[in-house]
Amino acid sequence: MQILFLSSNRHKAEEIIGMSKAFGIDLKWSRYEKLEIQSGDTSEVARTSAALAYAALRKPLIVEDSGLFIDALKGFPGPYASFVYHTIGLEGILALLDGKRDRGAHFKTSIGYADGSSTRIFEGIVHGSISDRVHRGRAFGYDPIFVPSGSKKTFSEMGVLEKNKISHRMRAFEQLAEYLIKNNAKEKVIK
Ligand code: ITT
Repeated sequence: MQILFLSSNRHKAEEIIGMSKAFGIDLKWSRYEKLEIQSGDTSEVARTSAALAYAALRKPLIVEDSGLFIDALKGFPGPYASFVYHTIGLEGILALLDGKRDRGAHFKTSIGYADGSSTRIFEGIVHGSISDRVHRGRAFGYDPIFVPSGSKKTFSEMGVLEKNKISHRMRAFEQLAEYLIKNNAKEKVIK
């Protein structure tokens, strides 16, 4: 069974297609412009987008909504990460944190899966901290300023494979894969 991954973001697509291959899932990237509601909750956003997209496309699909939650900024930018990235950007975030000792933050990804029989949500979180400068490497969103816990490197300084081992996206994707594998197994038993 082929599943569509609906996203406008090529970095997300690169990561998620890599994960799907590792699990033997047939995933195809589509730039279909899904509708996104405004909510403080990434799972609510992903659930609604997946259900609306399924109603239009009638094909098994996934969408995902991610956010970066910075402790010292009371969770800002949260699910508005994309807007903030394109407005004040990484330097703007570093300026807001100037002089703050608490650099803690986490990324959260909510994957929404819809196949007509149900719409499901799978969540993944990675904790870490915000660096004091913009680092080099792969320029995906906040990766150049996010250091995952237990690492000395920012996500941008890791290859996709290395990031995929520990990322919020992988943690959500693993649960999706487990669900799909269990469901396929059930279908085979019934047949
Ligand atoms: P979609 O079409 O899939 O919605 P998007 O880029 O608009 O693409 P989001 O609404 O989920 O996606 O926006 C989240 C933003 O957070 C995204 O644009 C990046 O700037 C940032 N982001 C998400 N995941 C990230 C990651 O793994 N590393 C760095 N930044 C990330």
